[in-house]
Amino acid sequence: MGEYSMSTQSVSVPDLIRLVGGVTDTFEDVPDVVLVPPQPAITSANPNSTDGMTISGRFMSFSSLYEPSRGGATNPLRGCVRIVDGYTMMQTHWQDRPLVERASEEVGMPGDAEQPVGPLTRSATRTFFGAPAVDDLDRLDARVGFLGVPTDQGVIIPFIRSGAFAGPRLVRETRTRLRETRPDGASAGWFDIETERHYLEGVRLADCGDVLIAGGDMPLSQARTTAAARKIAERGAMVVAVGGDHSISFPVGRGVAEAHGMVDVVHIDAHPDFADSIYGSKLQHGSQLRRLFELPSTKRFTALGLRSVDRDQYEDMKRLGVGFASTRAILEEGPRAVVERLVQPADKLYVSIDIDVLDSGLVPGTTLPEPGGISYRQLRELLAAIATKGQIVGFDVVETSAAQADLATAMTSAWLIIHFLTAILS
Ligand SMILES: [Mn+2]
Repeated sequence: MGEYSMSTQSVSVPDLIRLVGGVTDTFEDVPDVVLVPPQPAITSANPNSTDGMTISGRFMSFSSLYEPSRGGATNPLRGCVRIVDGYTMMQTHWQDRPLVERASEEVGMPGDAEQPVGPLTRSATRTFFGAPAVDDLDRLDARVGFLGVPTDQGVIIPFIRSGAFAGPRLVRETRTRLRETRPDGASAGWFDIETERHYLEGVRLADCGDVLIAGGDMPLSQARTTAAARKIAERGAMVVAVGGDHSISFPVGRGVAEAHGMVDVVHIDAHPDFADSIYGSKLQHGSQLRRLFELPSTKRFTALGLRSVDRDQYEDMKRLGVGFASTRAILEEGPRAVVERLVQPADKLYVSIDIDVLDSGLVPGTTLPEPGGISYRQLRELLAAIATKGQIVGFDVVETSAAQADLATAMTSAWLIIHFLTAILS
């Protein structure tokens, strides 16, 4: 346990009980190390209110608390604050019971003086990069609206493992340098030592939550996804969708286009996902870019980073005038040169990023990890070049999947066999 300091703070009892998940009347599982002697004088933060409370030292007191489990009696309370890994928990103790049996009068805890300790709790459900959660999209007021699309209904089961439903949760649970929100609701930004600059400070970010996926009903899920993306875009925010399997790019891109009109689409992926249909389905994660390409609102369409491509999809792209660059082209020409050659300046751009464009060694936890991909730095350079081509009105990052580390190795072995056999027999 670390060192603690506390100052008098006021939180309503109902709010506090809600935050800590309940009230108990014993100290049975409060570690000794956090018990300190009772403070000699504690005054309620609001003595005239039944929900006033004071935290002094490690103790809190309430002027009174209505406690249904005690037969509805209104009781004076004293409690103990326990801090575990930055989260504040509370146990209350009825004042008429011994409080100090397990506490030492000699314990002088550093930081017990009246010092500010900052926020006591943070939301149990993490948001993307610590952005404020927005429940009502009609009231969204942000520059960037993150949208989780936790589905893998587009995966071609049973030939490819699912698990991309977990992508939004997995991304939310990461901890990056971009994670704090200022009191005014805008982002605190992040510091980049490579450029010695601070970025994104003051930008309003919002976590718009997850699309309510309708299990087994792909059209309904996609209709909801489109409506959510359109609403976020109509509120003036850049749509940043986090999948989910790659099938989400069609409904998300469609919603963005419904709000913005004509958009150019740039697709970054090891795979073209340009099949007219697969096993009779036109909505799974191998056809969604074809669907996006077919929208009347899609002006120009470019695919970058391809390396695992069926010949019929290659021929369809050629026939339909889709600009594309293989992984090899990016490696040989360089990311910027490829973008300069293929991505035209545009009014508005939607970018779909399948994380499997990266080398499988970098992203073993993707749905279909492919060896021989570009590096993270090369992808960053590619995206930086695209960002200069016009207004990015939305993008998605897809195919972050749960628990597939072994598949990356198997895919690498399989491709190695293919490539070696090809070298031998050609
Ligand atoms: Mn892919």
